[in-house]
Amino acid sequence: MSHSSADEGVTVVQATCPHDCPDTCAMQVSVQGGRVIRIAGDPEHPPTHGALCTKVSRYAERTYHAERVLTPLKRIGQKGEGRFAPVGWDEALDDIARRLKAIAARDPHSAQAILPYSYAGTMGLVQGEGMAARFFHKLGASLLDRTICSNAGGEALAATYGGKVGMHLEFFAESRLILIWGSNPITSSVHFWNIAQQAKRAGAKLVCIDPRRSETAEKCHQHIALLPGTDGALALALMHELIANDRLDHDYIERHVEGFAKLRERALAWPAARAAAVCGIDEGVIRELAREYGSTRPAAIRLNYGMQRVHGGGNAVRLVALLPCLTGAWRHRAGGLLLSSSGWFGQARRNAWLQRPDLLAGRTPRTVNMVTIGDDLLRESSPEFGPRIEAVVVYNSNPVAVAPESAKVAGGFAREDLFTVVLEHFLTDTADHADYVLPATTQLEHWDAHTTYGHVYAMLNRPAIAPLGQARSNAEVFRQLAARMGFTEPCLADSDETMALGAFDPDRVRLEEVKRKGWSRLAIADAPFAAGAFPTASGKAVVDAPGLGVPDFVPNYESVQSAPALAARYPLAMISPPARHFLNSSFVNVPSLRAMVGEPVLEMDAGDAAARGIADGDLVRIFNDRGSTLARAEVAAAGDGSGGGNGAGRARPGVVNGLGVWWRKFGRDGTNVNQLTHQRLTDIGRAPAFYDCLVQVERVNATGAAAAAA
Ligand SMILES: Nc1nc2c(c(=O)[nH]1)N[C@H]1C(S)=C(S)[C@@H](COP(=O)(O)OP(=O)(O)OC[C@H]3O[C@@H](n4cnc5c(=O)[nH]c(N)nc54)[C@H](O)[C@@H]3O)O[C@H]1N2
Ligand SMILES: Nc1nc2c(c(=O)[nH]1)N[C@H]1C(S)=C(S)[C@@H](COP(=O)(O)OP(=O)(O)OC[C@H]3O[C@@H](n4cnc5c(=O)[nH]c(N)nc54)[C@H](O)[C@@H]3O)O[C@H]1N2
Ligand SMILES: [Mo]
Repeated sequence: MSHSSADEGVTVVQATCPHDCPDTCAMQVSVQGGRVIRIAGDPEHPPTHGALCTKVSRYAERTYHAERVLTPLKRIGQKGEGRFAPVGWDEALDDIARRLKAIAARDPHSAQAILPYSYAGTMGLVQGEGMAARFFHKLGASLLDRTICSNAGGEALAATYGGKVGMHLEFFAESRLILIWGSNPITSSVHFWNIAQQAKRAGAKLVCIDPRRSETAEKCHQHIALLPGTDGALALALMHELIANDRLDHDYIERHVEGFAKLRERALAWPAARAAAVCGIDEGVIRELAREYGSTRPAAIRLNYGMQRVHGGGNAVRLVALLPCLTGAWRHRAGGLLLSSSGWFGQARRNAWLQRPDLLAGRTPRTVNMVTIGDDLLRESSPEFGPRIEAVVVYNSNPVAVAPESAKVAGGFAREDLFTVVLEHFLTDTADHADYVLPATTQLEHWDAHTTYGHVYAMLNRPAIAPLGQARSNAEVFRQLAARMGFTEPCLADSDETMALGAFDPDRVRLEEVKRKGWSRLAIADAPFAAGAFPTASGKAVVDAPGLGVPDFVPNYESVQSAPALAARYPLAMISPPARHFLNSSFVNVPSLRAMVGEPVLEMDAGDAAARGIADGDLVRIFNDRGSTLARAEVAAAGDGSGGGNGAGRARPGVVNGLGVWWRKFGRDGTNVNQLTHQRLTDIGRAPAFYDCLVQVERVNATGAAAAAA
């Protein structure tokens, strides 16, 4: 839909926010004289409800940013230096195709030395894994395991419910008790927060379960500040209490839960006192939470991925996901749990057509996990690993900033013998390491189609303006490369518009409505699991999952309790959740947003700071065996009730919060928090354990040298 409004010459174009966020807003983009003058939330689209977040209302500022890359660039400096000269598209694409062809032509498996690296810079089905997937499948490049965000929780949820499915966003408004668990929606899902507030105004109690006293935690009725990575123990103790006090829905369990007896046995080993010691909270808090959760109808859980970025993240999600099955909370549409809704799109999204895995034509390239890109770029050829990685094509991601253990990631991308192509809007830390940077269009300049992980609307994005400068969409770049590689499959020539309009199955999505309004709701029952019918083999929620067994508490790799020898040197647990006005590493270079965030900060409890001679505002060095980074300490007593900014009371004793994810080059010493994180994987889903990380902190002077203790 695109119509002229009353204002002279202003056209309003229906669009979709492309960002990695559960809200996936419908946007209305006002264009005058070929230029975007305003971006607003669609008032008709229920999840968006007419409002955009601070970041995306500034999407025009990002799009027209003076530092947008608007021509192809070729490296003229050292790797990582970020010195480039403009080149023509033909010269760049000819050279890239020649280099990739040379690698692929060596032998039948050599194309695996080429690795695509991408994530969710745009969540679009066309500009994400659309034409790019077709291209790399045809090429026979290594496959990428896209695990960096949600795979522990995603696979855990699928093992329990049969898919990434859950409650509807809007019905949280009718809940009487909402547990906001491992989630900071004021930062990361503001439209959910609006709905939680509706519930609050109607009398619901909000409880936040989060080591950090986040922007959200301070606005809930109760904040339970457990130690990072101990959610599984808390969930087991809640079950213990529900069982001991018989607050179970026996009928629901009988009919709709498979394997309850084994879960019961496990939970009975977790009395509240045991979990309280593991979680670092009061036993009474657990008992009271269980009483409220077991006696309030309807009760809902908004789980988010923040709690699964630890060794035991998968098991913890399985345990939390079983709670509403024990109380029968699913019987009501305002009860149950939401971690992700993306599974509802199942067949509605034409994945096989969009990505064409059939173009592999029987080849089975190796899979590289994006989490271990640091190690993998530095690996030699071997029978286990396969060929050394010789070329990387990065799009929709900034691995040098966001992947764990950055020293290795940056070291890998600095390899002189690695051929690196980065499709980007900006010269990010990753683009600085490229041989070629190719200018990408933004969401305002290209077609796309979107599914979501926070609601159930299929969405369309129409281009509002022509590409700026010489920018080209990701899909266009891969079409052009395909042609130069001599690939002749007709699908490698499909236009962006054809792909966007073909992304949904017309039998499952009302395409006419998508085209007219920009969005259309999938037909899914209001209370999908009121009578079981989980999308598992048996239709029941699963306790004892094949290959995974009965879920249990899995301790962190790194914590005072699980790794005492390491903790003797690095006694503080560091988590690195998102800063409010950044989106992962996106928007860090938007001046107005960076001004709001200020500088890299480390939130510290007053006691932990005093023990190190650190005062509020001091410069500190955070370090462990993997590296170090500098930040400004924000120190306040835990729960001092000031409720205010400047991180007052945000950190609990024993835990420091290093807010992410800064571009390294905007950091004080050219690093960010991922200098400290490790590449070990979660129990389920081969995902990163960013928030499972021990560190030490010391005060430093302005040059970064250790300062004498006060
Ligand atoms: N503004 C903004 N919005 C975003 C993002 C962003 O970077 N900025 N990121 C987007 C992305 S990529 C995602 S995946 C989504 C969801 O992104 P998430 O990373 O789930 O983000 P949050 O909702 O901030 O939830 C993280 C919360 O979990 C807490 N936490 C950390 N460790 C633990 C733990 O062990 N247990 C518990 N219970 N809590 C823990 C953190 O303190 C934090 O408050 O948000 C998206 N939205
Ligand atoms: N320490 C720590 N590390 C983290 C996290 C954390 O909480 N703590 N969060 C993790 C999580 S949840 C995630 S999801 C990952 C996210 O990691 P990434 O998916 O890499 O996300 P971004 O850092 O936002 O980088 C996306 C890049 O894509 C580019 N981009 C956007 N749209 C387009 C487009 O249309 N075309 C092209 N070519 N490029 C485009 C943007 O300019 C941006 O530079 O980071 C993870 N890293
Ligand atoms: Mo994410």
